[in-house]
Amino acid sequence: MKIFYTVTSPIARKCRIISRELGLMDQMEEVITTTRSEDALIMDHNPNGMVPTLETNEGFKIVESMAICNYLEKQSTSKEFIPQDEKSYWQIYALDTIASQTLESIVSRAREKLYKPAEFHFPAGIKHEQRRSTRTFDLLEKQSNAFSNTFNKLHVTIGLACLVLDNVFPDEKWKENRKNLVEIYENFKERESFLDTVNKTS
Ligand SMILES: N[C@@H](CCC(=O)N[C@@H](CS)C(=O)NCC(=O)O)C(=O)O
Repeated sequence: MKIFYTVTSPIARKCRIISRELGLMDQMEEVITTTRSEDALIMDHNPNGMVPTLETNEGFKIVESMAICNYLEKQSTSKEFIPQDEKSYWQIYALDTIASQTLESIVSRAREKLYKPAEFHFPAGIKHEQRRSTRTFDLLEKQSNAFSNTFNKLHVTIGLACLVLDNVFPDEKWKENRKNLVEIYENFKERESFLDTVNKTS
């Protein structure tokens, strides 16, 4: 398998971290690309020009991080990372779908802040996105007893969302009253899969 990623994409990093947690790295080639230019390598593999993009051994191209993670789970024999009983599996799956929408919103807000000239920032739109993550973080904190003693894809999504907030929006007080999420974030940053995917080129 091959995964195409950019060194700055937290969403691609999610798939790279999960590949490691699932014990798939001996079957995975990681290929760095850029995006947003016609001559970028990714254009030959995904006409949408987005990462992550996974190429299977048969040459199929799978895009969308959640679809890629589903594919990766099917390739793995790991029993630790994937909740084994049906109810917990879907409980984590459901929460991860919510957390993933929030991660995408935070990533897109970060991209605007970092790369769009200030005169194009739209304060009402930014507020709307901030409220989205506030509501999700409240929900996750409230339900965290259901998952705080485990480690699975939900923790990766939460960890990356916290990381982008911490790095790009240090003034947003997302840690207040979120003791359990902060603990998940701190534990996440110590994992080998996290450390092994730190952007070493910057
Ligand atoms: N829904 C997609 C979002 C992926 C995404 O936003 N990728 C960004 C990098 S973080 C990208 O490839 N941007 C390039 C572009 O917009 O042209 C997923 O979950 O995989």
